[in-house]
Amino acid sequence: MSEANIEGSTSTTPPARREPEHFRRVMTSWVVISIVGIVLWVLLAPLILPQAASNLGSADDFTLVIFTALAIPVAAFVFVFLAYSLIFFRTKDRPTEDAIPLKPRPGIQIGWLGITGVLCLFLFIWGMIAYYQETSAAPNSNTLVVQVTAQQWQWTFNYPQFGATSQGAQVIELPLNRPVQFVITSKDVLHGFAIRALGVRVDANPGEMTSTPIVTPTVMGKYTVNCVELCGLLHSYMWESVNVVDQSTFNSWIASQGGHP
Ligand SMILES: [Cu+2]
Repeated sequence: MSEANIEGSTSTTPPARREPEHFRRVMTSWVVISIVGIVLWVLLAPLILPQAASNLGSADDFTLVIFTALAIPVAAFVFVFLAYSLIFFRTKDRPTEDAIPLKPRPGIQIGWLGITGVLCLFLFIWGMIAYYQETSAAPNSNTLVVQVTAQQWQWTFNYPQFGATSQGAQVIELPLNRPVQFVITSKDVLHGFAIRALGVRVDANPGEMTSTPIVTPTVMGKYTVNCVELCGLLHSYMWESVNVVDQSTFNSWIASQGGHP
């Protein structure tokens, strides 16, 4: 009883109506969870994400970090409201009376549409700029061309600039810091050509050529090319090595494939 009049003696509301300030509690939890979530994500992302090994791969990872950071408050908003309602508005028995009718609150509706609209527009503009930056470069004489053929269930790679006469390599070998473009087709069904570390991914279509943007490998190492379209029984085995090596290793590899560097 002693706490009945915290607000001061001038209050005209009856004491029984004192409800906790739900909205302020929810918003405070939302802000705290969002900030903690964003900080954790930005700190942990470099440890969680696989290594990016090209200019495009690094740009893609940056986009991923920014978009996820923006999505955290949006997701937290929904889940905080849900969790708060489940905990604080729980009733054991069937409710015997109707809830208070909801009245339209134009400010909330306009705010929600406005904020999510601006967020979507930001993602769209970001995407368009990134797409332009990644695809606008034209190949030149220094661009290495790798022809990729997909079939159930293997990849073959050809290096037409080096006159390799073999049936095609079973792995991708790339010299460090040299721009490369992959030109892709399929012998049978739809496959998906993707090298996550290099930030390239494009469909492999039968009877058609598709190409990736020009990409420059920036970190030596061993990566993988995967098929990313469900293409039949052994789809999950359809992956090969991608080796980014120095120029002399690349030259001797080309020679070992029957080509002349
Ligand atoms: Cu496939």
